[in-house]
Amino acid sequence: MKLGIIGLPNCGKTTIFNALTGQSAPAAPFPNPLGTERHVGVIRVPDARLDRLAEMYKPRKTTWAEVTCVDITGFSRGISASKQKAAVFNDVRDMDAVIHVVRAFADPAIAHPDGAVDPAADAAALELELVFSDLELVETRLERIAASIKKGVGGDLEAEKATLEKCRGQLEEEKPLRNLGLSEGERAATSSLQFTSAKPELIVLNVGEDDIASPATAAALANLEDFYRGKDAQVFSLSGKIETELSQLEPEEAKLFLDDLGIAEPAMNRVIREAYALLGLVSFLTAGEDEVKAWTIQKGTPALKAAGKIHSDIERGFIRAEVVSYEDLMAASSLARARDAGAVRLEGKDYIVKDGDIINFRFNV
Ligand SMILES: Nc1nc2c(ncn2[C@@H]2O[C@H](COP(=O)(O)OP(=O)(O)OP(=O)(O)O)[C@@H](O)[C@H]2O)c(=O)[nH]1
Ligand SMILES: [Mg+2]
Repeated sequence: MKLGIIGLPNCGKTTIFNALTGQSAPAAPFPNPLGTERHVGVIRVPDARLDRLAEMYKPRKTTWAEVTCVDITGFSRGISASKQKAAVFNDVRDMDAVIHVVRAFADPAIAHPDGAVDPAADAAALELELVFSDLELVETRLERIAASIKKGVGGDLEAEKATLEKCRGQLEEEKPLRNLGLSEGERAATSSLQFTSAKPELIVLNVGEDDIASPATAAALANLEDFYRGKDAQVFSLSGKIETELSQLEPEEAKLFLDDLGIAEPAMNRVIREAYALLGLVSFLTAGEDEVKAWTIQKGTPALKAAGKIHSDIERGFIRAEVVSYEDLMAASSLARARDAGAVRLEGKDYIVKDGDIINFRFNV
């Protein structure tokens, strides 16, 4: 599962990438004319449940869920060199969801591609680029299909053609494919095209470090929310600079910094959790004295497949899943007491694992 960071030049993508991954990739002071910069990193998904479980079990090791994150650069408005642009869009196509960074910080030393900082206009410009790139793809594909049909090798292409025409209608109205409401079948017929405007999307407004709670930020946020209303995208605001600093502090220092700011946790934590959900992912947990660990599965995964995540032997020799919900375990304060209270269930291979289930697989190989 890959999460891509997109946005106009100098909006703070790399800054936010660093905050998300705890890396320190160099932030570019100016637009990168080649658009070739690309960072890949790993995001650790914050999960307070793991912290509590670690307090309970005092394990030797705690392992958080992780998501791959790609900082996609050079997504400039009107990059004319088509090769470059194609490379950028190909990168976006390869993502499972995107974080779209929109600049709100006003720093005259940092060039803006259009000269002025205007979050809603910037967001609209980038969304339009996504729409245009998809439209180009749809038209090319429709031409090929028409040629095949003409040659009499159209066979099963009619369904794809109909779907693509529907997509074209939406795109010609400059609307993203995200909320076109395609059926499962229609989606499958066009999934190989990996439409950029259909990617699940989170919008992050990158505000100046002194503007986290300012009226200007509230106004910019309201404008963006207006723009995205009915477009199936969530909008957040944070300061990429502050979040980057936070991500590079030791936990104790970070706590002091957060207390100073008067907030409970980094704003990025919420963004990460939302992104995780956006990717359709949930975590089940295993807990013991050796390790407390979050395992990533696609929402709707049955117990047998979840077992296979841990080890293929556990899937092969699966007998039962011993399951307790996080809330029930916490309420009982120990697994033994949860068992006494009847909160520990034995589930079969078809049981759909839920987010926060604490599971002990019984197996026999
Ligand atoms: N003052 C101020 N500067 C910021 C903020 N966020 C980012 N910057 C600066 O803006 C410049 C661009 O930030 P980057 O994170 O490199 O932006 P980018 O979107 O990755 O840029 P490209 O990769 O070139 O498209 C850098 O010099 C950052 O230090 C902010 O909140 N306030
Ligand atoms: Mg960058």
